[in-house]
Amino acid sequence: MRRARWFGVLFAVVILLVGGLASVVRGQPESRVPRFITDDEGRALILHGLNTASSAKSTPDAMPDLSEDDVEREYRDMGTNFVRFLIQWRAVEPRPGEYDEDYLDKVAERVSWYEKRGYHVMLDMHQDLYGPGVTAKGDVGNGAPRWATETDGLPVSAQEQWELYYLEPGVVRAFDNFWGAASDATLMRHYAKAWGEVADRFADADAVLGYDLMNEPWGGSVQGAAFESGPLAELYRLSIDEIRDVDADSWIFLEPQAVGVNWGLPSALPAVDDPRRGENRIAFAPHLYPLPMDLGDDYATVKGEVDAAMTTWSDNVLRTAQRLDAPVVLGEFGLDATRPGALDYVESVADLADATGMGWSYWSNDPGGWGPYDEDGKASPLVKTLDRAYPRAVAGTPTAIDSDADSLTLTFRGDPDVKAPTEIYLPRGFGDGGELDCDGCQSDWDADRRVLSVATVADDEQHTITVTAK
Ligand code: IDC
Repeated sequence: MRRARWFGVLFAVVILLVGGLASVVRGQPESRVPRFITDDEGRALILHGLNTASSAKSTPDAMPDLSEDDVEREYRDMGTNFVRFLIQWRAVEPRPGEYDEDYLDKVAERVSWYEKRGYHVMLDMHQDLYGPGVTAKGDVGNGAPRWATETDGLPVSAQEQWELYYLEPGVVRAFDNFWGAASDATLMRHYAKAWGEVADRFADADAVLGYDLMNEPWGGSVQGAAFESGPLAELYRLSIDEIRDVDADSWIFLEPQAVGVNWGLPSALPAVDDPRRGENRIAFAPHLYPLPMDLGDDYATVKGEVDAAMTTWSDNVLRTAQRLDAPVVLGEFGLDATRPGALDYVESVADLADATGMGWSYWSNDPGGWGPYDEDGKASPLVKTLDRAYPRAVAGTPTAIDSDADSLTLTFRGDPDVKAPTEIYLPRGFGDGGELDCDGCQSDWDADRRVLSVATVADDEQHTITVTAK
C-alpha cells in the first residue's frame, strides 16, 4: 500500500502539472457549463440524485434491490430529483436480435415510482469489465450478454481490486472484439439497436430525461484519443441514429474514456452530431474518482492533492463540455462514506457542482458503507450531507449557486419566454419555506414536497434569490 500511496501522490502531482500547463497553453479555463438541460417550461434543471443501483448488475432479472418505499424514503430524506438508473444490455437483448419486453416492463414500473415523485430518470447502460461472459463463473463483469462476449479463450485471472480486471487479456480481447475487430462492427450495431429498443419504449415517458450510452467506456488495446475519437465516437453515432429514429427529444449523455479522465486528465471525445431538428440534446456525463482515494487513501489525509485534482478535473470537464456545447451531469462520484473526511469530500464535490452548474448523481444508493443507508436500513450521516438546498428548476440561466446548511443564494439571468416559477428544494433545517429574500417576487411553499416556488418577473435581467433557515 505504501508504494501505491506514493504512486498516487506522484500521479496527482503529474496531473496537476499537466493541467496547469494545459491552461497556460490553451488559455484560461471555463468556469461554468456552457448550457443547461431545460424542462418543458424552458427552465434550467439542476439535477441531484443517486445511482440506482449496483445490485442490478448481478441479479438474474437485472433489477436493482429497490422498492417503491425506498424511492419515497429517498425523496423524504434527501429531496433528490434525479436518478441514474442502471440497465444492462444482457437483459435488453438476451439473445441476438431478441428484445425482452418483460424486462423493459419492469424498468418502466420502477420509472413510474420516480415519475410519481417528480424525478427525472437517466437510463444508464451500465457495464464494468465488459460483461459476465468474461469468466465462466460470471462473477467478474456485468453488462454485455454472453453471446456478445468473445474472449478468444484468453485468461482472466483473479484480482484483488476490481478495476485491475480491465488489464486481463480476456477482458481486453472482449472489448477489442466489440469495438470492431469485425469490419462490419456487428456487435456495436447490436448495441446501438438495443438502444433503439430502449428509446422506443421510453420515448414518451415524461420522467425519462435521457440515455447514458455507455458506462465508463474502455478501449481494450486502443486507448486515449485514438479510442475516444475512433471506435467510441462511432458507437455513439450508431446509437444516436437508432435512438433518434424513434425518439427526437430525449437527452443523450456521453461519457469519456473512464481511465485517466475520472482522475482529472483531459478527454479527447469529439463533438458528435445530433440529427434531431432544433438544438442538439447531447450532454456530457463524466465521472470523478480522484486517484489518491481510488488507491485507498482517505480524504482527510490527502485533501490537498484531491482538491487540486478536482480543480484540474473540473477545468478539463468544462473544456470538453465547451467543445461539445453540452450541459454536464457528473454521473458518478462516491466513496466509503464512513472513512475520515469522506463527508467533507462529498460536500466539496457538491459545492464544485453548484459553482460550475453541473448536476450530479452519487455512487450509489446500495446499502452499505458507500450508501446513505446500512444493510438494516439505518440512515448514515451521508443522508444529511446529500440533503442540500438547491434550485431544481430555474426560470432562466443560473449564473451562481451557493448552498450551505442554512442558506441558499441563487443568481440567474431571467428569460422573458419562461413563465413558470423557479423551484427550490429546502431541507427540514430551513423550517417551512425558509426566510425568502428577493426583489418583487411571489412565492408559494409546498410543505409536503418541501419545494418553494418563486415567481420572478419574466425579463432578461439578473435576479438573485436568497433563502435562509428560519
Ligand atoms: C462498483 C461496485 C462494486 C463492484 C464493482 C464492479 O461498487 O461493488 O464490485 O463496481 O462491478 C465505477 C463504476 C461502478 C463501480 C464504482 C465503485 O462505474 O460500477 O461500482 N466505480 O467502484 N467507476 C469508478 C468507481
